[in-house]
Amino acid sequence: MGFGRTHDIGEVSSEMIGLKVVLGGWIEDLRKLGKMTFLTMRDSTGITQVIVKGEQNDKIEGLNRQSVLRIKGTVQETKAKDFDFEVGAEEIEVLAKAIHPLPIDPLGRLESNIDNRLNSRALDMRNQKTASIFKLRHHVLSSIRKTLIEKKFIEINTPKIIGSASEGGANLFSLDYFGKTAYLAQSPQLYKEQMTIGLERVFEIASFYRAEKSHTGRHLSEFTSVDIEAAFMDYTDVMGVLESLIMEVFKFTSTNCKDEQKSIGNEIKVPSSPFEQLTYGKVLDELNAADQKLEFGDDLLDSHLRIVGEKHPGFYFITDWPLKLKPFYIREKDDDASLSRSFDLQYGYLELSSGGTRLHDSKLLKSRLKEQGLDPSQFVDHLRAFDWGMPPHAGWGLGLDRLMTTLVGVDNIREVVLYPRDPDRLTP
Ligand code: AMO
Repeated sequence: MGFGRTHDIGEVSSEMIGLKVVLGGWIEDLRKLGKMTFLTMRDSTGITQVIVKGEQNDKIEGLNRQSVLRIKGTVQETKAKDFDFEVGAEEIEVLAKAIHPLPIDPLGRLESNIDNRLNSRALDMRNQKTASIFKLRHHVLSSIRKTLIEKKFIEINTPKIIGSASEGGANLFSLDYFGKTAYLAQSPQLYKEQMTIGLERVFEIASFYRAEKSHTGRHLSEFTSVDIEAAFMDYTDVMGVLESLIMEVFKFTSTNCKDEQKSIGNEIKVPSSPFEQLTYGKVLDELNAADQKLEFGDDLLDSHLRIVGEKHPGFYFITDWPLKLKPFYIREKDDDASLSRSFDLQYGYLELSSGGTRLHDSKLLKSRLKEQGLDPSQFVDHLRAFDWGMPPHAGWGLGLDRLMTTLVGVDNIREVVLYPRDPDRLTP
């Protein structure tokens, strides 16, 4: 017979006055006035005032906020100025009692710091601001999937327990795998490249792992990456895919997520397109003009990107990086082998994505592995595939959590991840 809920609260309207409804939800507030209680009840879709009288009033005696109720009642007119209707309770069932005091105030009237909120994350999700961040994240994911599927990318799932490093040796988590050493995948790099044989255009949205001892607002040990790889594309082609994906995400959420934007107090503004493209050389010139004394081949550190980001606050690409700064699988430029066919997508100082055209010749790949101090014998399974008709291909990885911070307008990546993992945080 089921729970018997007739409506989500968000579906009830003043046009339903006189109708009977069965609702489920959490007590957000309750005010006793003599033998009557004014109660506000919220579910994930909305909030309503409920009037409780008579013997029903006894059932909620002593209940705390955030207790869970099933209420059968009639939609009626209201005098309350915050509501268009109210529900006159006829039958109340208390489904779960909440303690008092709660570890954090889910209404956000008393502000809790991020650590306390993360320690009680499920309760934090009753805060409309927090819930809206994760509703937005859901819409971002669905918009990304829709865009990539329309561009004929196929969604794949690659292993997260792997036998050798995908991004070189640093930052690997290792674990015991039936007596052997296994690692947690840092990225789907090798698998997604191999899948361009046969599937041509693939994408994956998944958690990846990096043992980075970083204590910043943009690094986590477990992060969500959106990855693509496409046969018969160059880095400029996949930059186009990335830009249109970002544009779709911003357009979709800015139009369709009005309530969420209100709750988080941030208006999502669609960026202007095309995104600016700066070469690494141009960025170096800008930095040297700002007295940074960098030479060709120097990596751009956070302090440098902060300076560049001030001049370019929105989305922009940095292209044509020195080959030696890029991973072994990135291909050089034809006209200058010291440069690579690669890019990063930046949002101000923040790196959101990196990608490029890949080497697809096994001999070149082997010599590049050696050049970078990696042992080709660790990559035999990967290298074999390059003799089976490997098409030229390109791709990128986009940090979903970092993208979310730009959309929500927060600095700390922990705000947009349910249960973040960093060097100090393994529980809850
Ligand atoms: P890269 O190492 O640059 O490239 O990672 C791609 C993007 O993933 C995000 N990211 C992180 N986000 C949060 N915490 C972390 N510790 C973290 N590390 C990375 C960033 C970054 O831009 N295989 C290549 C991509 C490719 O060429 O296809 C790669 O992994 O937003």
